[in-house]
Amino acid sequence: MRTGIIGLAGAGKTTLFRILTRGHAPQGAKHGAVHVGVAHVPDARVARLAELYKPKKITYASMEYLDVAALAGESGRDSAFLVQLREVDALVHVVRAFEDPSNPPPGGKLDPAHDIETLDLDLVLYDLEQVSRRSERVEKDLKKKKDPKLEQELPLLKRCREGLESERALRELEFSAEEEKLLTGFQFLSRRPMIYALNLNDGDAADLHGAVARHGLDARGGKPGTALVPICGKVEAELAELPEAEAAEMMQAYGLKESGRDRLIRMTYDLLGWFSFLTAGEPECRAWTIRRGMTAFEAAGAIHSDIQRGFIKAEVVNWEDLIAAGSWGAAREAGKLRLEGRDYVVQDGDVILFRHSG
Ligand SMILES: Nc1nc2c(ncn2[C@@H]2O[C@H](COP(=O)(O)OP(=O)(O)O)[C@@H](O)[C@H]2O)c(=O)[nH]1
Ligand SMILES: [Mg+2]
Repeated sequence: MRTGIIGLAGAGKTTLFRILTRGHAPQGAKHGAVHVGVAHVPDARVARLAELYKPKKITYASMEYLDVAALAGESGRDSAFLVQLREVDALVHVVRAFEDPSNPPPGGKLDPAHDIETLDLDLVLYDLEQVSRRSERVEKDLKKKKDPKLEQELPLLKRCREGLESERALRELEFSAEEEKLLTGFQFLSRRPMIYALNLNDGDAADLHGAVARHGLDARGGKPGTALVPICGKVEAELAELPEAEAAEMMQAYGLKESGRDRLIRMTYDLLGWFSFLTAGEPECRAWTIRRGMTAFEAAGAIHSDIQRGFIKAEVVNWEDLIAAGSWGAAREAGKLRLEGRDYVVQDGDVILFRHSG
């Protein structure tokens, strides 16, 4: 599962990529023309459980980020570049909103709202081309031979086209479960969850919301599948270099409540519809990534196919209850442990111990 970092030249993409993947990236690991790095999903629950269990190993959930070349400025809007994006599941658009007289933005003037529109339009146009091509193909095939599946596809394509022609990203349209299934066959770019990372001046750190409003971007994050995360790239880059205690001090000095890095990673994780359940013990405390709505049986499979195959029951306790009780046994005695079957829908904050055979 991958998230592509996109944006105009000099917006701060590579800087942000380094911040997100610091320490976990084979720095410069290349996948085609792009750099790939791993980011850990910050999770205070794992850290708290680790305080209790003092495990040999602590493992956070992780995600991959790709530092892709810039749109427009660097790549001249070639579609080969857009094709690279077909491999990603979500997009982070780094939008320049910081001043730097020694390094002016490509257009000479800061205009984050315009940059967002430009890039969104590129994605919409790319998809429109895919839709047109596919529609022609389907119509041609239907003339030759009747095919109920293709007949189903046509109205869907038409609706996509109408949306795109009015410059709406496909993520803003609503689709039935069946249509969703058909859509996964196409690699539409404007369908991907989108995070606008608004890269602000250091001086904006104490009032991020004010800065968002000043750039006229209040409403940007509210659309379906879309979020806006204001960050101060330069501050974040400094924070990333510091030990935890000093970073906390510096954040306070800037008036930042939480690091932008953490906010951004968590937002990507949420928008993709992922969340973590936890396992805790002396060997390892760990967060496991699953999709919202997944069952205990599916969660077991996320750990190991053997555990899934031999699934008997899941012992489940909320992480705060476990910490309050002080141990698994004490949580059981306090009546906080639940024994759940395979169809149990895993909840946010569940710590699970799988009972399995074999
Ligand atoms: N003042 C300031 N400079 C930044 C910020 N983010 C990146 N830069 C600088 O802008 C230049 C371009 O950044 P880079 O990350 O390479 O941009 P990219 O072309 O989008 O990959 C570099 O000199 C960075 O140091 C920021 O938040 N504030
Ligand atoms: Mg770069």
